Amino acid sequence: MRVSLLRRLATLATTLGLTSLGLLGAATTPAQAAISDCPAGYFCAWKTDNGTGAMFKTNTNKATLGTWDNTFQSVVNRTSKYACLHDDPNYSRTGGVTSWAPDPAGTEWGGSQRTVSSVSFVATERECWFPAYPEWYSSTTPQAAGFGDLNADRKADVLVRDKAGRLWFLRGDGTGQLVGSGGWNAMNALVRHGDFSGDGREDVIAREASTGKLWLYPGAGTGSLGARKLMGNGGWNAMSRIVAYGDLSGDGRSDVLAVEKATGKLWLYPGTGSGTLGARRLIGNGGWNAMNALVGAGDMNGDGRADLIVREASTGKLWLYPGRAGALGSRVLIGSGGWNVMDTFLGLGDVGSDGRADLVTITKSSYVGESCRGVGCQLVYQGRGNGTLGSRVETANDWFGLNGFF
Ligand SMILES: [Ca+2]
Ligand SMILES: [Ca+2]
Ligand SMILES: [Ca+2]
Ligand SMILES: [Ca+2]
Repeated sequence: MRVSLLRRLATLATTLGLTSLGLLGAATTPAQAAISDCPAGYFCAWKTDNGTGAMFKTNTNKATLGTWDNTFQSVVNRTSKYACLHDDPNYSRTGGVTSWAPDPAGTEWGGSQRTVSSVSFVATERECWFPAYPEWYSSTTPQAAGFGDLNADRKADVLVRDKAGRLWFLRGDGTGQLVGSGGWNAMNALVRHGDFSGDGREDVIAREASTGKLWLYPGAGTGSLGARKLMGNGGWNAMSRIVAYGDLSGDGRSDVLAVEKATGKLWLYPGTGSGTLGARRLIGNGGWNAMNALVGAGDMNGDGRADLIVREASTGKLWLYPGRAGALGSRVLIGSGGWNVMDTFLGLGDVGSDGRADLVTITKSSYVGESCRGVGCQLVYQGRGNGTLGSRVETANDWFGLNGFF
């Protein structure tokens, strides 16, 4: 596995919260008359600290600022994007960068340090410092796949949703490809694990928050997704968790598991292989709401059947439920505690080079590691092939300022 550079650690994980410009006041002060001169849809700046005098305005990126270079002392951002104020020309991210949130009404303005030399506008705050998507590197050795592989190159890949509702496909070489141009924040569950439509290509399943409908987005085999098809006609908001599991029913087709919020029951929805789900079957009598993460991790214990990894909320323990034919076997403890520092678990199959399924996690702010701490560290736990996990490896530190990993 290629380990990405752990760059600009410590400072940058907290930068997003710390470098926003300090508020000087609402636009009700005597300066209001000048600040309010900024037209709707524009970013404006003044050389004075109260928005008086000559006004700079733009609604497009400015690589240099001419006579306005290093003069911004008060600013307002009436655009619908984040304004990144770069200390260096040409939108450099290596010098200082401060962000200013979108404020179309122009009710908030703030002070700047007379250091700004270029201005850029971006959809999400993290893009002031980073690419829109994080770094993902998977093994360069092709593996027997089946899931965690949307573009069918037998290397594990990741989908990332950003705060603007865009969906990015990370193929595993550090690059990202836009595969959803917007609207994905309308989904309150997003899962994938192999093929549901029967064409051999991995698909994505999403639950629409407003309707409780379940949608199948057929994978094109390239990382892109085709036109969606209705998979569940409502009612799915009754489920606290939805898991794309792999094959549990034993017919070789990918299935879905779901925990019923009201009862804590675990249901198996067998995939039909034609983009629909068959009649559900009860596979867990109750208690499943005590688990606050469920991952269809693939075959972790080496018996050829897909298994389920879950996290117990109250203890932070990690359990492995081995898959049997149409049911789950007795659980085995595989993590004795501390797993509540994880924000996200990803079951992507083998991300190393040994042919064994691994577990990938993204951390919360409470995580403290060896070379990364806080929110957005990406860790890989190598599966040993007997159900247990090896020690964590910190593989990236820029998985923050986003809205989900799948
Ligand atoms: Ca792939
Ligand atoms: Ca498919
Ligand atoms: Ca099945
Ligand atoms: Ca297994």
